[in-house]
Amino acid sequence: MRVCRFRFELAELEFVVASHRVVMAKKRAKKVRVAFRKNREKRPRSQNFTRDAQEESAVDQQGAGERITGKGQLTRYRTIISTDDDPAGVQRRIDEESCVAARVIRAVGANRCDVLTDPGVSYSCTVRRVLRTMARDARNAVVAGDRVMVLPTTENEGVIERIEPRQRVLSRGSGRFEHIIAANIDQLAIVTSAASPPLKPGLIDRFLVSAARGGVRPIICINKSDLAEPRQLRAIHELYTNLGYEVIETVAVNEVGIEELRGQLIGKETVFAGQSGVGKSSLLNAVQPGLGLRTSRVSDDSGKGRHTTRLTEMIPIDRGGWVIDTPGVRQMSLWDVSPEEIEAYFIEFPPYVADCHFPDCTHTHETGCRVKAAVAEGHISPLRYESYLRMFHND
Ligand SMILES: Nc1nc2c(ncn2[C@@H]2O[C@H](COP(=O)(O)OP(=O)(O)OP(=O)(O)O)[C@@H](O)[C@H]2O)c(=O)[nH]1
Ligand SMILES: [Mg+2]
Ligand SMILES: [Zn+2]
Repeated sequence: MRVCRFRFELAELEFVVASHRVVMAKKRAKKVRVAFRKNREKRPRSQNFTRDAQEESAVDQQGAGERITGKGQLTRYRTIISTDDDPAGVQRRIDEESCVAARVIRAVGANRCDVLTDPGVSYSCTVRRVLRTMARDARNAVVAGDRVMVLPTTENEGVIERIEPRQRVLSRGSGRFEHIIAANIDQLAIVTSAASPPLKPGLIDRFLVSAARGGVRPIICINKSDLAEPRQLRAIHELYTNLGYEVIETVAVNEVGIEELRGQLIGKETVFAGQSGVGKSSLLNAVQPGLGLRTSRVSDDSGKGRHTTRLTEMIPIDRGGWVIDTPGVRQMSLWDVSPEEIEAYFIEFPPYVADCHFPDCTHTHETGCRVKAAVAEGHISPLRYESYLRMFHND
């Protein structure tokens, strides 16, 4: 039996759950070794400032200052008390009797969030430091949609004691870290605008891959359809409809397509994501009259949105279900998808992949590639193939 050699230094040290080992088993509790790193220092700054600047969303910009080198990240080990019914061995044991189950409605900065219990009681919460140090997400230990156990400290305040394992997540890469946009959701409304800002099919494809990866059903919403000729949108609409995706053309400001969108949202939890200025908040205001989410005009100079929405927030809707408004993203980098895995998320590729000459064909430079042939023959859209290439090369 190995005994923990390190003092509990919760206030000073952060650990990442990189490896763990059961060292002692009791009936409902076990000690688990986990790797951890120092956390008093801020995370190191990566070298590529320009790319970071382009990639960061409004939420990213809320991050604090950074260190310049990677020093101080040395991994050590410590032991936590976990429970037997947690196969991953990384859940803390807590006093469940004193806690209440709740859902995170809104994460506010790195360690505050608002939660709602099933009976409808709201608590403004801080997050137990040990959870912050175990966090997978670089920025927030808890994210909108998390199911948590809260220890109430006053009538409307509490401490998050445990985060239940996340079932379906929408994640993206943010620098070297994972940014979990929302957790335990059913659907992703990929919001694009026909114009202002211009429609980017590549971004739709990245969201489609991320949704599939996270087990979330995508709905493609082409908003601001009043700003384009219907025939201009037909090609893109048909492209995705033919692939089997739900596509809805909307005009948030005059109800076009809104009833159809509402129909898709009933009884589901749907996160709305996309570039800034495409009309995510406007669509939610249309879906749920009286909501009054803040919106603002896109910039006349750049044609880009102004990052009006700053927080990810769950909102109940009248006919049952929840919608989640999110800040606009500038880029959607894939998270935890290797280049070789990407082909599986392009749903039109697999029938051709089997016939490629080389079994490990990457469909980029190889001869005898059936995917490339299908593009040349018009069976696979060049737009989709181009998206694939960009994702494969991490462009
Ligand atoms: N013409 C037209 N304008 C729209 C439509 N939907 C939204 N807008 C306008 O587009 C602008 C941006 O809308 P928002 O709802 O703030 O966009 P957002 O996606 O929430 O942006 P962020 O919160 O910055 O991510 C606002 O001025 C809206 O009035 C639409 O269907 N047609
Ligand atoms: Mg918004
Ligand atoms: Zn191939």
